[in-house]
Amino acid sequence: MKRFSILALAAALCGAVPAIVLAQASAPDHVTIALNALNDSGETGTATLQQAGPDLLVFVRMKDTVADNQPVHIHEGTCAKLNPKPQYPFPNITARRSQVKLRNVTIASLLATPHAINVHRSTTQAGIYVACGDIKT
Ligand SMILES: [Cu+2]
Repeated sequence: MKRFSILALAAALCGAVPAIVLAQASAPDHVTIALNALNDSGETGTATLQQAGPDLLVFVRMKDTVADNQPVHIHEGTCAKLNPKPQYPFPNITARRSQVKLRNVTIASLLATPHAINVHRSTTQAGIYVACGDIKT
């Protein structure tokens, strides 16, 4: 009886493990998303997410920034329905760029539920969103 249980457990694990590996393998190692203008800002850009082992490298490049030193973050939710609390802050955009290494964050985890990268007008006008892109493949 005990031996049967162990065999059954082993069989169940063998079935489960490949499914988990497959789910991780299917996540891309990089994603580029468009950051679209919001609130008539005319400000657009791109964000590239690159998996680097357990960490995530994020590069943000903007065109036609309407102010310097703009806050930018990953938020939960979509651009259409954003959780206003930042989940992962980046350094502010300066000279139209920001980049960051997020430790122990995977692209798979960001794709598993809705996430978006959101650019705010300035540190004093953070409530005004100027560009946003949903993180998806
Ligand atoms: Cu934000």
